Amino acid sequence: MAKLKELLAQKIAEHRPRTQKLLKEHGDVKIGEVTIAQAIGGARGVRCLVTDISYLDPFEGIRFRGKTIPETLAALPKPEGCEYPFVEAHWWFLLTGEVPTYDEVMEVVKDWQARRTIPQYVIDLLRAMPRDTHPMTMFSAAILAMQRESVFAKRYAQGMKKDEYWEPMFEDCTNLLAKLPSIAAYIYRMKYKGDEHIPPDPNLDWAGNFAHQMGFAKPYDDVARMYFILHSDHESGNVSAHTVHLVASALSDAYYALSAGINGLAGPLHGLANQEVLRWIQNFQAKFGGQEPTEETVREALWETLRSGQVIPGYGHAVLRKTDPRFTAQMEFADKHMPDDPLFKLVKLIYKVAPQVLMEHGKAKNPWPNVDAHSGVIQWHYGLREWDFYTVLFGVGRAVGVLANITWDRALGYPIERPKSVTTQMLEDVASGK
Ligand code: FAM
Repeated sequence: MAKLKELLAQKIAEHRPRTQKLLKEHGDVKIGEVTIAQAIGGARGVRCLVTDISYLDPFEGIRFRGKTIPETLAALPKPEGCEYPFVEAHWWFLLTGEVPTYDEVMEVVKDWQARRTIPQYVIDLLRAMPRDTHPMTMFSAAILAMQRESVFAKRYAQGMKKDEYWEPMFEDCTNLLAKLPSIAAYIYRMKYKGDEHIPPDPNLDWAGNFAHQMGFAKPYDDVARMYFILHSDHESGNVSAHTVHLVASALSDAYYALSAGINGLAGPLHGLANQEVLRWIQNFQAKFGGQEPTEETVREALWETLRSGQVIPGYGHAVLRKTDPRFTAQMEFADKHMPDDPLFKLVKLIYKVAPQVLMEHGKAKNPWPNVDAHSGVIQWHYGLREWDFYTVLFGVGRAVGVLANITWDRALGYPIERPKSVTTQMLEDVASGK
């Protein structure tokens, strides 16, 4: 058995008694209450999901397996001559909570290289879709089409014990992950680069090969590594992660579950926000074209957006209450590699002005930037200017976290998800003390 799978099996065996003990001996202990506002308001803040893979503190931001973003980036092994870690190392870390050695990571790198080839029918499917189809629709369709490959579905049909579920789930997740960057790059080059494709480089790691197949030179490989790691996981309640968890809870396999999660990520309040940020910036430039942007013109444009009933994309968050450390990590990268980029300067200017504007506006609970306020601008700088594609990048990264999660969901035997609904009349009765 491969080393990662062996370590994972050991971690699962160690963890299972903890979950079983909590359920058997402490199942009745309360961890929260639900208010009417939460029931109507999208379950905001209701504690009813369990994951050990990441935790989002409202003020500190995300921790992966207990490590902050800077700690994670510093701890994981990197390809030679690169600034950012192997995404394969992050997968190992998310799954096991342990930092792999360089040799251990290389075993995963080779395993993913061997599983990388996209089936021809996926290419045929993508080519049959109208070329103006949104790339997220193409990405989701490609993932769903591969459901016929599911090892989990086959083993389930043959009859499998519940405590074995994680193992074919892990195989499906690995097979899927290995192919995602090449699928994304195929969509990109078919839609935007004259349908000219670049074959994979058999020697490159997952993100390095993505940069290669996209056709972008260094340091875009490091941009990809950073981007995929930053977007991988944001605990379990966000739309994409929760959707994947929910669909997989019906024992739908990883292909069904990930495709569904990608569809949720495609919404403008979630993953699409990064493309919306670029749209906002370009509208701003069109309006004030030629002039150097100032705090005053930015403030005016932000107010205009708010007055027209739209949200300021890239700002606000359902859980976070301070600047997203994923925004800060990208800002540090940009400060080092592209300090004079005019769009980056504009992002910084917006960062200076927008929180104050949102505070004065008085609606958003969090006036600070989230991950999406920055990501498009870095992509733009390195030549990826088709902003329709930005959410696909988010999807490739998000897959790493959500697939680690559903492997653990099956390992710990989490049941089918089924929260209870009530009627408006019932809420009115409770509210009036009936
Ligand atoms: N601009 C203007 N208004 C905003 C706002 C923003 N950036 N963020 C929140 N609000 C409004 C929100 O629309 C709501 O208004 P109503 O009461 O009229 O419905 C009010 O403030 C309270 O909302 P909240 O409780 O602060 O936020 P929610 O938890 O409901 O929503 C977001 C969270 C992220 C959907 C929301 O902040 C938003 O729409 N932001 C802009 C879009 C965005 O950047 N999304 C990306 C989120 C990112 F983390 C990701 O998923 N990639």
